[in-house]
Amino acid sequence: MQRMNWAHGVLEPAPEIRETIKTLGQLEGIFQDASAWRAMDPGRVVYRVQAWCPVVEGTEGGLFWGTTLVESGQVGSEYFMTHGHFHAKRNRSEYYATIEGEGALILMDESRKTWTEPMSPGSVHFIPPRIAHRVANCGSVPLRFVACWPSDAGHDYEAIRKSGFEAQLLNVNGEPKLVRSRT
Ligand code: M6P
Ligand code: ZN
Repeated sequence: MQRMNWAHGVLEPAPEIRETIKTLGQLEGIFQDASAWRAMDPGRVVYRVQAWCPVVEGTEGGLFWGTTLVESGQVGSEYFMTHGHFHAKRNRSEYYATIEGEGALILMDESRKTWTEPMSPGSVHFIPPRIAHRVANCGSVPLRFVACWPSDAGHDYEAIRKSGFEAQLLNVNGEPKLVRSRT
């Protein structure tokens, strides 16, 4: 058993809880405005993930539980967001549920059609099979959400590193707007 602190959206530290931090420097090529990205502190934290993986990664039939905190911020006009991934096993799905903050779940299918679902405290999101997913923080406080995904889903980051998402979530006159990067 593990314990979640629901008020703070974190798992209580334990040997079984894996913690990772993603800094701007580790997210090269992810944000659209490369010169704005270069001008920022590469050590600045964009998001933190805690994961409870009670079975070995790759095991069929298990589930993983995680919490993610995306800091508030922008690279140029693009909101701070997670790297984003397809599942390595493309037919695996996932749940996200928001604890605190305001943002958007950005979804993209294999034909690169991209859309968003607004995230706010209490919103629960089903990420269907074969859909890439990432989370952007559009607010001024950290965005905290929990996730639950199959232990054999895996992460395909390469597809996103190579081609990105079809559209970026930008701050346009103070409002989040999905802007297509290609025609
Ligand atoms: C959620 C889950 C994790 C994922 C994390 C960060 O907690 O989907 O599997 O690792 O978000 O997202 P990413 O892996 O795209 O950086
Ligand atoms: Zn996933």
